[in-house]
Amino acid sequence: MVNQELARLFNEIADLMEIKGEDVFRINTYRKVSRIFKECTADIAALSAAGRLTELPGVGKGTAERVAQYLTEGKIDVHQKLIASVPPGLPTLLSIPGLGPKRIARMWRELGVESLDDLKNALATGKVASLPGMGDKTAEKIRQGIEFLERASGRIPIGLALPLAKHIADALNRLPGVRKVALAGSLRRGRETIGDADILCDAADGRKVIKAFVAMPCVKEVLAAGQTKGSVRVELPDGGRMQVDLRVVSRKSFGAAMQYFTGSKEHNIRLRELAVKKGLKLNEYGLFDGARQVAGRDEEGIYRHLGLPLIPPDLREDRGEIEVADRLPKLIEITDLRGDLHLHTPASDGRDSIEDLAAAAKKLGYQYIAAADHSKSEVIAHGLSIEAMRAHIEALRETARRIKGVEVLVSTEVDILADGTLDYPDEILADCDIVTASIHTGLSQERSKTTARTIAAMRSPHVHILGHPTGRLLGQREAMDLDMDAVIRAAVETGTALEVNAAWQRLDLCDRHIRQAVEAGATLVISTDAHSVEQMIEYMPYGITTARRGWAAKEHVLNTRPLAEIRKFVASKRR
Ligand code: DGT
Ligand code: CA
Ligand code: CA
Ligand code: ZN
Repeated sequence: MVNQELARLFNEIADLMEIKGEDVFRINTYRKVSRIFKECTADIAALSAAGRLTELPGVGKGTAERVAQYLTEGKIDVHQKLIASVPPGLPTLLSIPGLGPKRIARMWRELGVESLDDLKNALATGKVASLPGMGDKTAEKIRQGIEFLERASGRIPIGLALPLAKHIADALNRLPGVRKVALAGSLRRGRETIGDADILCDAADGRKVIKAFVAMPCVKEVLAAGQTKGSVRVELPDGGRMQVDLRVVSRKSFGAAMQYFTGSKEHNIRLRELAVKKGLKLNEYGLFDGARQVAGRDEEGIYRHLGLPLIPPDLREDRGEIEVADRLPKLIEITDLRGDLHLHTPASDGRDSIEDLAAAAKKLGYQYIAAADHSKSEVIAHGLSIEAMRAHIEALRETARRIKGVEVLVSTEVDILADGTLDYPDEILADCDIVTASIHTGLSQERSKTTARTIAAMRSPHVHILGHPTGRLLGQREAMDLDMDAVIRAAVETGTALEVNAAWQRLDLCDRHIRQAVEAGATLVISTDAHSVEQMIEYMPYGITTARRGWAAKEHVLNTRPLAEIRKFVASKRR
C-alpha cells in the first residue's frame, strides 16, 4: 500500500516547512494528515480512486488533490517546491535520529550548515555546542545520531524487507515455466536486518524469468540482467531502496544453491571444511566426489552426506550449531503459542477494541490475551490515571465476562520510573492478573543506573514481565546501556519473565540476549505489543523467528503454557 509512503511525504513537507519557519497552523495540518495516513487501514490509493478520501476525518479537499497528484505523477508540487527552496544537502539531515527541524533551521541560519559535511565540521569545531541553548550534551547527541545513521544505513529492518520480498517471490511464482521460488540469505535466516534480498528460482527458461523480474513495477533500478542472475533495486514502503538478487538454478542443484545462498557465510565455511575432511567438494551446484554429484537436489541430502541433521536456517550463524548438531533444541514454533500478553487497547493508545482483539485471538487459536495499557506517566500515549485505571479494571472485567472462547486478562504496561519505582501503587498492580513493567523514559542514563532501575522493578512481587528490556528501536534508537548478565540473573532469581517484543521495530530482547537468557534458565514471553489487530497478526512471526535464533524451545516461553500455568507463575511471585 502507498499509505506509508504518503505518510512519510506529508511529514517531510511539515519538517521542511518548519525548517523554513512557515506558518505553525499549516505545519500542524500536514503532520496530522501524516498521522492519519500512517494509521489508516484502508488503501488510500483505492479511496482516492473512488473519490472518497475526504471521508477520512481530518482530510480536506486540498489534501485529496495532493494525494491524487502523487498517485498519477509520483510527486507533490508543494513538496517539490519546498525541496527546491532549501540547499540540496539539507533534507538529509532530517534522517539523523534525535535531530529535528527546529535545530536544523537554527544551524542553517546561524552557522550556515547546509549538508551533512557542514554539520560534521560545525560539530568538530565546537560551533554547534556554542550555539545558545545547545551545549556539549546536544552536540554529543547529534554526533551519536550521525554515527548511528552511518552504521545503520544500508541495512533494512526485516519487517519492511520480508513482505516486499514475498510479494516479488509470489509474482515470480505466477510466471509460466517457473517450477519453484524460494527466499534465501539473511531473509531466510530471519536476521533482524537485511542487507539485500536473495531469491532462488527453478525454471525452464532463465532468461525469460530474469526479463520479467527486472520489468516488475516495483523495480526502480536494474543492476544486472543475465541468463541466470538478475539484480535490481526496489522501493520500500518507507521510501528507501532494497537490492534484490534473483538466481535461476537447475533442479538438480536447487538444494545446493539453497544451502549456499542461505548462508551464513561463516556457516558455509564450516560446512565446506567438513566436506574437505571427507574428501568431498561443496559448492552452490552440489556436493561432489570427484566429478560425481552425491547430493544437491535437496538441502537435507547435503547435510546428511556431511553427517549432520538438517540444521534450521535460523541457527546457521556458526554459533555452535555444527558442533552440537546432534543435540539441537527443538525450536519453538508459532503454533506452540497460546496467547499474547502485551496488547494495547483504546483505553490508552491502542486502536482496536478488546472485543476485536479477542475475536482475532480466537482466529489465531489463542486461549488468552492480556490488555496491557500504559500507566499514568505516559501522557503522550494516553496512560491511565490511577482513578481511570481503577474504572478501566472494573469495566474490563465486565467485558471479559461477556467475551466467550478466549480469556481476557487484566494487565498494564506499568512504567518503570527514573528511580526504579513503579508508576502505580501496589494495590492497583495487585488487582491485575499479570503485569508488564517497561522503561519508556530516561533511556540514556548511565549503565549502573539503568541496570539498578531495571532490577529494582523486577524485585517487585507485582511485576511478572520485563517489557522490551533494552528499549532499542532498530535504526532509530540504540539500546539502553544495560548490564544484561545482571538483568538475566535477576530474572532467574526473582522469577520474572523477560519479554521478546515481537514488533519488528524492536525485536527486544534480541537473538543473542535470548540465547543468554535461555542458557541461564530464565523464562521468556513473546509478545507483540500490538496497537491494532493487524499488528497482533503481523508481528508475532518476527518474535518467533528471533526466539528461534536465540535457540529458544517451547518450554522456555511462558505464553506457550495453558492459562492455569500462567496464573501459577504469577502467584508464585506474589507469594
Ligand atoms: P545480508 O544480505 O548482508 O543481510 O546477508 P546475507 O547472508 O544474505 O549475505 P549475502 O546476500 O551477501 O549472500 C547470501 C549468501 O551467499 C550468504 O549468506 C552466504 C553466501 N555467500 C556469499 N558470499 C560468500 C562467500 O564468500 N563464501 C561463502 N561460503 N558463502 C558466501
Ligand atoms: Ca542477502
Ligand atoms: Ca545477496
Ligand atoms: Zn512499551
